[in-house]
Amino acid sequence: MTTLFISDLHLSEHRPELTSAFLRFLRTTATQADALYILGDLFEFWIGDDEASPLQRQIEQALQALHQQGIALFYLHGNRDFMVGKTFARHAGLTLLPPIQVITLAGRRCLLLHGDELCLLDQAYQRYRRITSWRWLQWLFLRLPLSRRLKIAAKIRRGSKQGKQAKPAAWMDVVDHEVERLMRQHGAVWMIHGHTHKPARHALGFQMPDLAGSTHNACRFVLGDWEHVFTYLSVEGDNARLLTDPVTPSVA
Ligand code: LP5
Ligand code: MN
Repeated sequence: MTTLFISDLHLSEHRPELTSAFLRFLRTTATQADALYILGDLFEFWIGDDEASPLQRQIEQALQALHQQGIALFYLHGNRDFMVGKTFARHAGLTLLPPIQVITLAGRRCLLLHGDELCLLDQAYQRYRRITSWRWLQWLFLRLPLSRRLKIAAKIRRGSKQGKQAKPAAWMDVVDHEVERLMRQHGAVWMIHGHTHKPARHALGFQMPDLAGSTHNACRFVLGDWEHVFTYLSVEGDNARLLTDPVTPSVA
């Protein structure tokens, strides 16, 4: 049983090489797996399922093809694409997950999330996150013409890029006590998330029991973005490996 995890691809029309890398990943590595979890920010941004751009159609069809081969596909929203909705999910064969999902891997509870909710030092972002999660605001936004929505998204993206330069590095990372609090709350031995673009396996300084009652060192896996190399987590039994591939394969 192999389970794969990816996040933070930030696919867009401006980065065709990322789309090619992802399509290749879906045709090769992913077909060998039993399940693929996409933990948010698959797209640079998402302004509604009705946009249906050629890129979105292409990704939707490739995911659906994988789904048809019997690979279970799960999607957890990121801060860029929190409005990916039921229509896209149905067409792509994705099961949408809540912001925090617990699954069982190798007899251990494992907490899945995008990771932005762990960056508590960035209070401006947490405020923005709370506001943009309001259902009525999303409902209103989705009723604006696509051109208007695109302009708003571009404006928020510009603000985000500029704003990030002024924020201390620590604000861009997770707050350890929030990691521990959530893992204890959900009885999780492992946590898997993205968002910070700092791929790593962190051994945490506390222990958690698995479903059989044996204790293990708690562990946090961080997925990377797909900027230059793409990172994915592959879990087979209790063997979890963070693997990388080049975005552009070398022509040997
Ligand atoms: O994404 P990234 O990694 O660059 O930065 C994030 C945080 N930024 C964001 C913004 C996204 O990049 C923008 C995505 C576009 C979404 C399109 C749909 C929008 C529709 C709204 C529907 C209701 O998430 C950044 C963090 C960083 O991660 C690290 O964690 O620092 O946070 C910010 O930049 C947010 C600012 O600090 C606060 C911005 C206030 C702007 C107020 C706008 C009010 C929104 C009104 C919406 C209509
Ligand atoms: Mn993110």
